[in-house]
Amino acid sequence: MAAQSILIDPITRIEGHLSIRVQVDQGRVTSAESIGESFRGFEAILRGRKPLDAQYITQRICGVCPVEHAIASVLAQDAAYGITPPTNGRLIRNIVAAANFIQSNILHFYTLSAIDFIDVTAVLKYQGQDPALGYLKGWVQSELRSTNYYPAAPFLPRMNGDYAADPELNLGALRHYIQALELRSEASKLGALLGGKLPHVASIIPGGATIRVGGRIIADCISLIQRLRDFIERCYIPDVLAVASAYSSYYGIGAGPGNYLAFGVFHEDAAGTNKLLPSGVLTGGVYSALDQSRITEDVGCSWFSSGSGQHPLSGDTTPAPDKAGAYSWIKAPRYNGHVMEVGPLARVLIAYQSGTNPALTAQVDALLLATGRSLGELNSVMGRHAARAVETKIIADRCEQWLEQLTADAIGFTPFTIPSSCQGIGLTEAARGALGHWMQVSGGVISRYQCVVPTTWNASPRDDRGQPGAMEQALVGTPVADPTSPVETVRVVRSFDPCLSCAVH
Ligand code: NFE
Ligand code: MG
Repeated sequence: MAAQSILIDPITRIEGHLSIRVQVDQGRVTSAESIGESFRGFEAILRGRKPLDAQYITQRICGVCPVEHAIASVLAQDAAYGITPPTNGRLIRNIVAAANFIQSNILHFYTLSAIDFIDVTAVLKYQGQDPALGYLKGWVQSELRSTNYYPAAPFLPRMNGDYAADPELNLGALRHYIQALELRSEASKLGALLGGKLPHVASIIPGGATIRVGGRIIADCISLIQRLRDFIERCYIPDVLAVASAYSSYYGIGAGPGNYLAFGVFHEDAAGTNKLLPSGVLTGGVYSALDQSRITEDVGCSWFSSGSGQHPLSGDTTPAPDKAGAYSWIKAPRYNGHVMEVGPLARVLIAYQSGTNPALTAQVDALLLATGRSLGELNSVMGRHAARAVETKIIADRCEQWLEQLTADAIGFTPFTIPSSCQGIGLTEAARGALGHWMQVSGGVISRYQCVVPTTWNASPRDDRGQPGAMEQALVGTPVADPTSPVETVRVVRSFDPCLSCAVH
C-alpha cells in the first residue's frame, strides 16, 4: 500500500481544538504533526492588569483545570510579595486542587477514553434490572435508529473498532461510566465547598485561601472524599487494569520521548519544600533536580513572531497567523533543549525514582506485579492510563488526611502588600502535567505574564532544531489497520489527555 497522509480533524473527546496529521506507510505511522488550531491571547490580556486579577483571569484559560491556574498564579504572587500561607490556607489549596485532579482523572478515563476500548453496543443485549444500564440501552437504541446516526460520532462506536469482546468487562465499565458522572459531581462539590464556587474558584488568593471553614463543612467534605476513595478503589483502578489486560498490546504503543518533567504539587509544608508528588526531571532514566532556568520556548513552527529560545521571564507572545513554515498555535517548550513528557506518567515515574513517597512506591510496585509489566513499559498508552489511576488513589487518600488536619474556623490567609515592582514564579502541577506561571509587575501593574502549560509541553510542534514534540514522537510507530478509521492513533493522542484551551492559552 502506498504511503499516505491522514488528517484527523477535529480530534474528539478532548478539550479544545486539536488536529493531527499522520503519515502512514506499510500500516504504521512514520511521522506526525500536532496542530493547535486556535489563539487565545491570555498572556497579552494580562499585560497592564492589576496583579490581584491574575488568579481570576488565568482560571478562564480552562474550565477543566481552572483551580491549578489559580494556584500557579497565587504561588507566583506569594513569591513576588514574600508571603506563605498559614496551615489552613495551604491545606485548602491542596484539597481544592485534589478535588479537581480527581474529577479530571475520572472524566478522562470514563468519559473521554474508555469508550475507545469498551463496546457501547454491548448494552443492547443487557436484560437485567440496573436502571443506569437500562437508560443507556434505550439511549444507544435511539441513537442507532436516528437518521442522523454517524458512525464516527464521538460517543457511538466505530463500526470497525476492535472493541473488547468480554461482556463482563463491557457492562461493568459501562455501569461505572454512568456512576462516574455522579462521582465527578461529588468531586466538584468538594472543590466548591472550599473553593467558594466552581469551575472558577473564588477563595484562592495570594497568601492562602479566604474560606473560614466550619466543623460541619469539614465533616461534609470528609464524607465526599470517602465516597470518591471508594469509587477509585472499587471501580476506577480495577477498570483500568481490566482494559489494560484486554489491550495489552497498548503497553507497546505510544512510547513518548522517554524524558519526563514535573514541577511537583501539593505542599506538605509552608514553603512547599516537601510535596506529596515531588518535582524533578528524568532524562535517559536518570533523575535530577528541577532547574526552571533551563526552560525555553521555541516558536519556529508556531504562528508567533516572538523570538525562539526565550526563558519565560523574557518571553513574549505576538501572534503571526501568516508565518511561513509554522503549523500550530502551540509553542514548543524544551528543558535544556530536550523534549519532555509531562503529566501523570511523569509525576509517577519521578516520584518513584526519587523515592520520596512510600505509598506511591508501593502502589507502583503493586501495579507492576499485577500487570507483569516493567517500569519501562509504562512509557506507553496503557502506562499513562495506569499512572493516572495510581496517582488518583494517592491523592484521594492523602486528601482525607488534609481534611482531618484542618482547624475549624481558623483564618486561612496571610495579609500582604503588593510592591509596585516585583516578580514571582509559580510552579505546580495540573492534572495534565507541569504548569508554570511567570509574572513581572512594574508601576503596580503586570508588565509581563507568561504561562507554560501541560499540553503546551505534550502537544508541542517541532522545535527550532526539528525535534518533534512528545505526542508527535509517541504517534510514530503506531500501527494503523484501517487508514479510513485510524482509531489506534486517537488512542495514543487521548492517552495524553490533551487540553487545547490550555495549550494555546
Ligand atoms: Ni485545560 Fe490544564 C490541566 C492546565 S492542560 S486542562 O490539567 O494547566 O494543558
Ligand atoms: Mg505561554
